[in-house]
Amino acid sequence: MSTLIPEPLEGLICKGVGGFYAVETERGLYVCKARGLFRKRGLTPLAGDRAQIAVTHEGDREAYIEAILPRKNALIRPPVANLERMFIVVAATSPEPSCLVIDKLIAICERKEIDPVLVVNKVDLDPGDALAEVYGGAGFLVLPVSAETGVGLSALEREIGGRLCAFVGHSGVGKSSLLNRLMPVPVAEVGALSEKLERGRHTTRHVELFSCAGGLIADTPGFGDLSLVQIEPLHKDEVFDCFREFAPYFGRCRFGGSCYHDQEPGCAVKQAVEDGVLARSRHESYLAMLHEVKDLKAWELP
Ligand SMILES: Nc1nc2c(ncn2[C@@H]2O[C@H](COP(=O)(O)OP(=O)(O)OP(=O)(O)O)[C@@H](O)[C@H]2O)c(=O)[nH]1
Ligand SMILES: [Mg+2]
Ligand SMILES: [Zn+2]
Repeated sequence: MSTLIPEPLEGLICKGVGGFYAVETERGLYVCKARGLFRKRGLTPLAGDRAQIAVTHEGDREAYIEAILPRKNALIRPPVANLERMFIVVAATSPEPSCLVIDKLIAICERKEIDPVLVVNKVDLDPGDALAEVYGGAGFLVLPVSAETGVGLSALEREIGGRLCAFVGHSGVGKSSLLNRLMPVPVAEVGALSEKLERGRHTTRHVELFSCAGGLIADTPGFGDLSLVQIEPLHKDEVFDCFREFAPYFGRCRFGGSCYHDQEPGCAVKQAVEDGVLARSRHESYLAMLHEVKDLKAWELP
């Protein structure tokens, strides 16, 4: 029996700019608008979402997004859904890396069940050994690379491994440069650092997904700093769980499970920092994050 109702077409949102979404389907790419009901429900389609679309003009490749399929996760910044692996990109130097930003991004990954990998770019300028020591020591995969010389790019390519991944980090660290090196032809605009401030110029303005090395890579806009309170509000008791290498010390402080590993005497975490077993910068980030969220009220948490 034939039916007059067309099958809904399913696809992947590759980018969304100014209310238009590029959706890749088995019948090719469509430019879509979202139905008004998304706005009413406060739901924004994101790059990385799987969507059902209804084609309005086949010739013009125009369609409406009818529904968003259930998400594994969604980030506000960068705005992307269903991320499996986050490549946290820093420059070994220029701009100088911020451990607090890295640690906040790791925290977001831990809470959203995204696998964090630290990509230390620009190793042609500086080997970035200190970062490798801190994050390798804490149990994370660290990839030293250079978009300039090509060092480490085959390892990076292997680590994409069929997943939905994103390059995330400060403006100017080389996210778009790395993407261009992994693609057969350059796809992203690359910006020079501002000479005076040694900072990036926010060259990438929106999230866009590219098929790459058997998986998908999202190039994302760089940011200045990251406010956890705005992006990932969490209870002060949850900060500890964002530092996976602290786990073996849980309950071993003088005040047991009620220790915040701050000013308390007999703290096993602080002792491990003194003994050089835990990285001092990770404990400093833990404290900075703890103080950032400690005054959040229950109603401010999700
Ligand atoms: N020396 C050196 N320079 C690099 C490397 N990778 C990128 N750069 C330079 O760093 C600058 C910024 O690169 P982008 O790729 O635009 O950085 P981005 O992270 O995409 O920046 P936003 O889009 O603003 O977030 C450019 O001048 C690049 O040429 C590298 O491995 N070594
Ligand atoms: Mg960029
Ligand atoms: Zn403690």
